[in-house]
Amino acid sequence: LTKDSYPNVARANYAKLTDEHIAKFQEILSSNQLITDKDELLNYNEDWMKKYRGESQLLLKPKTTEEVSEIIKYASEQNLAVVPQGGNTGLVGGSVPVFDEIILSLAGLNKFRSFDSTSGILKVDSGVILENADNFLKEQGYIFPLDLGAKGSCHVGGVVATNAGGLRLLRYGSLHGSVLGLEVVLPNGEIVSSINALRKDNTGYDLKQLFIGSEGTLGVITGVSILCPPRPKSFNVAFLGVESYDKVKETFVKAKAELGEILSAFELMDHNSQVLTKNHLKTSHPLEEEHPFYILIETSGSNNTHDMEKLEAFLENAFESETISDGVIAQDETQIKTLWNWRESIPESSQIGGGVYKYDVSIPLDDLYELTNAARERLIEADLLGEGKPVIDAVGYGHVGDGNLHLNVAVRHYDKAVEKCLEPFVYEWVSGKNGSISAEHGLGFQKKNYIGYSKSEAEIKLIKQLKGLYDPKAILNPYKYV
Ligand code: FAD
Ligand code: 2HG
Ligand code: ZN
Repeated sequence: LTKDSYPNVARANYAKLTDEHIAKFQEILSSNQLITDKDELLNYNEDWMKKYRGESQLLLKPKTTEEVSEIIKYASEQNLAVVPQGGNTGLVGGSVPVFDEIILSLAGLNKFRSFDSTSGILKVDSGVILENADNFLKEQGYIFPLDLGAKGSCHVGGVVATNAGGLRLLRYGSLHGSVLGLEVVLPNGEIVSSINALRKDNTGYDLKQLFIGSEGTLGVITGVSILCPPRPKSFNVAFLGVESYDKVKETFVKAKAELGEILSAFELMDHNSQVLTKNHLKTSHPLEEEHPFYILIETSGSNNTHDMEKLEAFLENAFESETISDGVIAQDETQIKTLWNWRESIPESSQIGGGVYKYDVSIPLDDLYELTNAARERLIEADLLGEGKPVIDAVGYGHVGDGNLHLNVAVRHYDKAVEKCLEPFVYEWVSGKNGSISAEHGLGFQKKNYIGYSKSEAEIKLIKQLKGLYDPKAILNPYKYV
């Protein structure tokens, strides 16, 4: 798998790990913070999709920013390459080594630093698990302004490093807006911090923005300060059946107009994504009848009677105008969770057959879903999809509210013929529609050769210059990004 996963890359001229290096790391950390056991390392060497696997011989698990700083300083002096790793839920092969890079796990940096219940500003170590941060905030009457299916494993630092979007970006916006400050260890070991920044700060360049979405290539994020909104008192979820993509768009326009400020998610699922999910969940689908498309709408606000009235009126209108043809509204929290589960389980369901090729793209809304059909047709033409063929199905779903489609090509096994059929085809297709080849998952290893489909030469030159400025020895997360 390793060799096949990483074609056309040669190991760069980094130092090879020696006993002397390990002895130095042992001086910085205590023994249970170093892992050299091959079996234990496998979980960290391999990514969530089991698509990318490196061969690191050392995992370091610091507990403090100072330990991170000492590790990075020494790695830089010794010309040792390092991959920062959060919860290892990234979907572009960015969080695992390509060759023998040292894995720097941030899981040990898991302390809550402070919470200001007047402003809603939360400060945490970067290794705090997203769900733990949100559970903490729940007790304070606040909510983390980002939610995603991997919340039980991914780190706050990991989502910042990838600039993850998630299920409620429609409501709370991107992390570029809600992150107030960061503490970062630079590739030479120096600690820079804007963690005490307040909401408004126009003194100089906004340096933290560069680290948001830099995927561990410019620095190691060790602390995050983030502005959290009050937790809505009432959540409602409707799950709808729709007959065409045009009607999905119509429903979106109506939802924005009629639900206004309480609309907090608008998620699309095609029929085939629900077939895969049903095979995985093995329970009955929320809607008895089948439809080409399904939509999950979430509202959140401060008054349940008012929100429910609005949602019911919206659904009634949508039924009457035949925009939607089916739908259920969750009646309690358990049903809300069940409905969300039919959406949040798609990533897992699409890979249990053996593997999955994922394309996370932004496309103007008119053409958003069409990519799924184009990819499916191409796979059929190439005789790659169907019974006994490598591809089980190509399904489309995603955050319609944000113009973000997830094309998942579920396969029985990873197969270069499938990859060649889809890449660069998908990227060319997206670029032809003025879309982005990475909406929210990042570039990682998967897309590093394709950035040119979304960024100009002048932009790529600047990106490379910045990388050279921050990390002249290129020790942080090599072979990725650009
Ligand atoms: P990792 O996977 O460990 O790392 C991701 C990248 O960030 C790597 O390049 C790594 O080197 C770098 N990195 C991690 N931590 C640090 C740090 N402290 N400092 C510097 N660099 C660091 N993404 C979305 O945008 N929206 C979704 O809705 C969404 N849903 C998902 C659902 C599932 C089931 C899964 C498996 C993934 C999903 N993702 C989604 C992908 C998403 O990128 C990750 O879940 C999350 O952003 C990564 O966090 P992590 O802690 O696991 O980081
Ligand atoms: C989601 O929206 C995630 O569920 C994952 O971004 C998408 O697996 C994918 O392709
Ligand atoms: Zn997503």
